[in-house]
Amino acid sequence: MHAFIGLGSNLDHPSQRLISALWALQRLPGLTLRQHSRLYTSAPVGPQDQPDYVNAVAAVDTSLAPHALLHTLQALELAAGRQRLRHWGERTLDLDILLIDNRAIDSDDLQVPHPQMTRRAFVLLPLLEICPHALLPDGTALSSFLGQVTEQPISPLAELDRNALIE
Ligand code: PH2
Ligand code: MG
Ligand code: MG
Repeated sequence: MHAFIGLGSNLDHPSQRLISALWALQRLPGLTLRQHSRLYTSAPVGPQDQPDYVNAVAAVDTSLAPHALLHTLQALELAAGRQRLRHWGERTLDLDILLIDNRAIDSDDLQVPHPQMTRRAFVLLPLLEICPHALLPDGTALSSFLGQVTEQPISPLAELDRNALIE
C-alpha cells in the first residue's frame, strides 16, 4: 500500500518536531519512508491567534491496513505530547493520512482522501512537490486545485533539502 501523510506543527519547535516525526516514520515496523517534501511555513488556517505552522508531506509504503496506519500515527502524535486544544487550533504534532493508493474510505474515524486536502495550500504544495501528477481516486489531478489556494501564503523553509532524511 502506498500512502501520503501530511505533517503539521505550530508549537514547541515545529521544524524539529517534523524532522523527528519523519525519523519516527522511518523507524516504524511495517512502513518505509519513500520521499518527503521540504518543510513549508504558512499562516494558520482557522483561528488566527495561533502561531504559524510548519508543514510537510511524506510518501510511504506500508504493509499496515488503513486503520492500523491511523492508530500508529495517533500513537506518534501522543508520543509528541499532542493535545487537542481546540478545533483547527494549535498542536505539537498532527499526522494526517491524505491518500492511500486510489482508495476511498469513509468510516467514522478515517476519511480518505483527507476531506480538506484540496482546499489547503499547506497540503497541496508539499504533496505536489514530491508527486506532481498525484490524482484523487476519481482521477482528478490534485494540481487542478492549486488555483483555488493562491490566497494562502506559504513558503519553503531553507534548512531542509528534499529527501535529506531518506536513508
Ligand atoms: N492545521 C490545523 C489548522 N490550521 N493551518 C496551517 N497552515 N497548517 C496546518 O497544518 C493547520 C492549520 C489543524 O490541523
Ligand atoms: Mg489530524
Ligand atoms: Mg490536520
